Amino acid sequence: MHSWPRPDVPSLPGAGLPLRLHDTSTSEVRATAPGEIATMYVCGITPYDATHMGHAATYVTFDLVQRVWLDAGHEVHYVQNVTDVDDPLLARALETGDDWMALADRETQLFREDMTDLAVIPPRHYIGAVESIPAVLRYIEKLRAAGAVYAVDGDLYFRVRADERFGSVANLPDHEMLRVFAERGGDPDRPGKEDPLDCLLWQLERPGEPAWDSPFGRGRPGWHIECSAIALDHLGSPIDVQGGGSDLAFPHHEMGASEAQVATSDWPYARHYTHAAMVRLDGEKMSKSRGNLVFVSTLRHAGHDPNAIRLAILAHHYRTDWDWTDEGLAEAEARLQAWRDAVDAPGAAPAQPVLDAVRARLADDLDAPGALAAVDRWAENTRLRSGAAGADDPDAHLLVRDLVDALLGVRL
Ligand code: 5CA
Ligand code: ZN
Repeated sequence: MHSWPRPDVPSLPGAGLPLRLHDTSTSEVRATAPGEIATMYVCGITPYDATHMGHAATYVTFDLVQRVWLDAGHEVHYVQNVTDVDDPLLARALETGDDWMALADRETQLFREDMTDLAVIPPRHYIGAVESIPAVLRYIEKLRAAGAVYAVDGDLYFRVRADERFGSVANLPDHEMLRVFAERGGDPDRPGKEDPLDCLLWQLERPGEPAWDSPFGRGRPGWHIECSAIALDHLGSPIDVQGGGSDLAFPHHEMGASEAQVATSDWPYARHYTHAAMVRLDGEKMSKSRGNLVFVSTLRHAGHDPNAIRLAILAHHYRTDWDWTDEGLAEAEARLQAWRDAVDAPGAAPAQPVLDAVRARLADDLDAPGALAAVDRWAENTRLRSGAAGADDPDAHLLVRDLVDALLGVRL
């Protein structure tokens, strides 16, 4: 499917730094992207509701990854999916009487508009689950050939233990894997499964649900294989970064990695598994199932500048859970104004130290709060020297405007 328009990304003088990033599987911050082409797959939305601040924060996080790589001279191949057929989407359509496809189309379109407003650089390939069913079937066939598939009442399951490294993405103890699997769409108690953690690859048609023809009978794909198939088809392995929110580390990224590793007989599926922390509202994870949501589109329509929404996100480190608040947005609006005032002020402070600092902070595991503090210091110095004779650096305004745009995705 089509993605959304690409924002202009100014090029900056000199070269950016190599990005070091946290990897969940090893709990280390390590260098990313050894090659000229850097590859990234980020799990996309399940389009049954509008983009909330949690989604926005996750996509802005991985947008920083792309921006740091571009600045360091990499070509970036970025792929994202849309889970446009899945249990929660079908359940919502049933509840509201909507056609499931119309619901998915509408919410995906709103997501594109939100991403455009937030200046998130689009993926090269934006791929729906429905359109990737042929790829999913090919990968199921590979898993079958590897002896990793069995049926329960006609539904196909993946033997997670066919991958000797199963468990090494999220590194959870067995009892935790079972608990979290049950919580996040899994079916550990289904009779007939060989291992309670085995996951669904292909589900036979159920009354009233959409289904597609396949050599395994009419049905629809399981969730994890959707992402592995799309990523392997469009990027190959190993991908440099598999991204998503921390709620996806287990089971989604664990099982997707094992499926990919068995299907390709290769390891690793991804060099980095990187996870954005959860955005909460009043202390509770913002989630479509809980319904405690602040939508990007609501804020946009209320007249909030998307640049301020982006700054409100960037004020938090991506690995720390945080609460979305009105005060946080108001602070971001004040910061945006202070920065805009500074780039319009007559006596700018030198900009090269800001560029060096923002590059260094972002390359160090995306320390966005540290990068914002560097621009704050420049804006404050500029304010203090405003009007002072001989204090001007004529190119500084332009350079700060460009670096804030290119590296932080914020337009001054
Ligand atoms: N379609 C699947 C991934 S294949 C899915 O999880 N969709 S989603 O719509 O539920 O979430 C989309 C992305 O937003 C995922 O990366 C998810 O981890 C992230 N996300 C969801 N809720 C939050 C939250 N409260 N804070 C931060 N990120 C979140
Ligand atoms: Zn996914």
